[in-house]
Amino acid sequence: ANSVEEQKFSLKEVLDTFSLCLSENKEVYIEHYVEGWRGLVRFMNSLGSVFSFISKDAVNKIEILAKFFNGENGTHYSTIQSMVKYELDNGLVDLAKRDKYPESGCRTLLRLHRALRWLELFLERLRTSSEDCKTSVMCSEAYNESLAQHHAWIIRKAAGMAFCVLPGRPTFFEVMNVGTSEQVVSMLGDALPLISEVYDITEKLYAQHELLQLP
Ligand code: 1Q0
Repeated sequence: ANSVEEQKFSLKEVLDTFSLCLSENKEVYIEHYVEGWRGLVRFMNSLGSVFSFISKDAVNKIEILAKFFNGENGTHYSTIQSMVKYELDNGLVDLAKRDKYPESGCRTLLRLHRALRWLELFLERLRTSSEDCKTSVMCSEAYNESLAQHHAWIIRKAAGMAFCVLPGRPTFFEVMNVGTSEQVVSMLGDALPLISEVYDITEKLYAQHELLQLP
């Protein structure tokens, strides 16, 4: 074990993790995908306890996937592609309603996948924003365009309240621990295409197998 938990957050490291996600033939490694999310959760935790209802759920999903990955059938959970094939071939996914497999890898990863779209939209807004733009507005716009469509009213309400207490853009950039705001912007410019690619590949795969509405 290392002391990752105590290290200062660096957005660059997190985004680098996402860049490790893609294999040569464009499969998505679950190990790095999950590691990327761990880093993001660490960042979110450093923003304060209002976000803990969000990070608790994210951590729960990360742990479900890590357990599969480290479990006896772990080889099948090496990539998202192999997971989908394995779980579908073996009838390990509840397709219509939550039943025998309420925590399948496929439905669990889908939740993070939808959140990745939020991340993409939010980071793109951050990247192109001017100094006086409000992070709360950027965050809720990104949320409304993505995750919100999958969330019940009560969760949307709670999320909206959490967004209101997000720190301003300058603090945000500082916590990212990347350097000047020009450096942040350029790093986001490098990282975003990677995140998009991971998102698009997963989206296509899920669409192909009609898994985008898994309960
Ligand atoms: C920094 C602000 C973070 C804002 C995160 C936006 C997401 C809001 C989501 C709020 C809902 C969470 C409560 C639980 C919802 C579940 O019902 C839902 C569905 O799961 P299920 O099992 O009930 O079907 N779960 C989800 O939709 C998963 C949500 C995961 C959210 C993961 C967010 C991780 C956050 C990372 C912060 C990244 C910081 C971004 C800035 C990066 C630049 C340094």
